[in-house]
Amino acid sequence: MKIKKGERKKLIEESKKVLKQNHEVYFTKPSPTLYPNQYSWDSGFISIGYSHYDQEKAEQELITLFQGQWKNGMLPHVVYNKTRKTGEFPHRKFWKISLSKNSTSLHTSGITQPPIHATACKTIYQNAKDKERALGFLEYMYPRLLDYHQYLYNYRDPENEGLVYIRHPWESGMDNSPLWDGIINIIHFGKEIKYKRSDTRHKIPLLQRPTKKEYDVYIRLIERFKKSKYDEKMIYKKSPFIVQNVLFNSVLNKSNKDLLWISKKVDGPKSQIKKWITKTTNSINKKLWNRNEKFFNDFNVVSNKKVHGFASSGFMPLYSEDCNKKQAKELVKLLSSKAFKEKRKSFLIPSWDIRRDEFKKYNYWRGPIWININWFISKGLSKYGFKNKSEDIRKNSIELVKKSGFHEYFDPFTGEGYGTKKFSWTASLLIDFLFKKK
Ligand code: 9WN
Repeated sequence: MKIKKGERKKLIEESKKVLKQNHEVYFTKPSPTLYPNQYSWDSGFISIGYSHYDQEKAEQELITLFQGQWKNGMLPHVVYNKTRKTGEFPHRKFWKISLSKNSTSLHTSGITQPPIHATACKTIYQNAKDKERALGFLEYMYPRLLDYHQYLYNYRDPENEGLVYIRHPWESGMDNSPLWDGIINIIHFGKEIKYKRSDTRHKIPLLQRPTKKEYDVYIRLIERFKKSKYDEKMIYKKSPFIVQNVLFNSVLNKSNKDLLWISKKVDGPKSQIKKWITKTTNSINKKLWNRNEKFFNDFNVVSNKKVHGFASSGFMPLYSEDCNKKQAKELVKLLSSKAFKEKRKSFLIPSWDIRRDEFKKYNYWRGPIWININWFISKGLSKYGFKNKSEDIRKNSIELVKKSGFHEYFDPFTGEGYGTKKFSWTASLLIDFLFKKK
């Protein structure tokens, strides 16, 4: 597929329109109806899109997000819309974050999401027309980013392994990935909790969203956090969901590397960041690499076992440049195999191994293609010299949007769009794909 000049221009205009429509006063919501509040990694992706044509909005997006940062450095996954009430569940009061001595006065969730933000800040600086202003932005963001990374290593890496854990499926960003089935299926929480989902009210077929059982676990985990007053040590000791996730740690280590770059620009301390980088790279390689399956696996800290199965997140050490050349070759082999590509005409990258029973081509993170994952992996492949494969994924992503619009996720076989429409990160990352340096 060749992208013609006029077509490129049109797609960029359409992408900008999606972001404009989703823009609230100080931030951009992920979608017009389904997600009316600010989401952490979404805002990272969104700011990368803006960085190509609106420096001010790119900076504002992250400044607003970090206003929700907790006293202990945690960056919450949702910062609720300050300007209006939104009717989303879990709603702003549900989290009861004031139970924690570390929370903020803004309404936020009590969990985090993959830490893409240092990478987004570096990108904003690199694409900025007004470098002086962008330097001021980096100076403002640097201590906040550092606090966030410090929080992750202090509280989410209690054994000092160089790998941080997630404590809720939502923290992975890949909510109902089959990766969590083994954990979810054995969780018993006792009596039922009553709540009303709001994600099922938006005319999205139920089969495209997580099940009631999955949602029950999401909500019950939050109830546990409240019971522990969000005390990280207590949660670590008692929670059934403690996972060292490949995607989260890869995104963190790429951000560590970009934070080091930023610290050079703003003349900040570097030695701690360098230690994080070395340790996390080593641990991703030692602990998360599965020699037999030749793939990166998550690690279930509670059962002390690897989490098996081919999820698209297992390719992420390509993005953070944390794997060696031999591993990279193995990953490319797998990406081109029947686990991820059924026939010449199918699209890349399904979120789960298409040969498995759990694979559902329309269900959220259990099969469909997501543009953010394509963006990560395409970037990573290019770094390792797999230019054609990287280009295939970039072109597939553009073709999917051209064919079906700015959907949240896509069918790997037909390219049909699923989930919510006018999804912000699909638009913002398409902009980045289309602005790709020659
Ligand atoms: C829960 C906003 C978010 C994304 C996540 C995606 C989905 C939320 C939901 O939407 O999760 O956090 O309600 O389903 O899985 O990656 O950040 O776009």
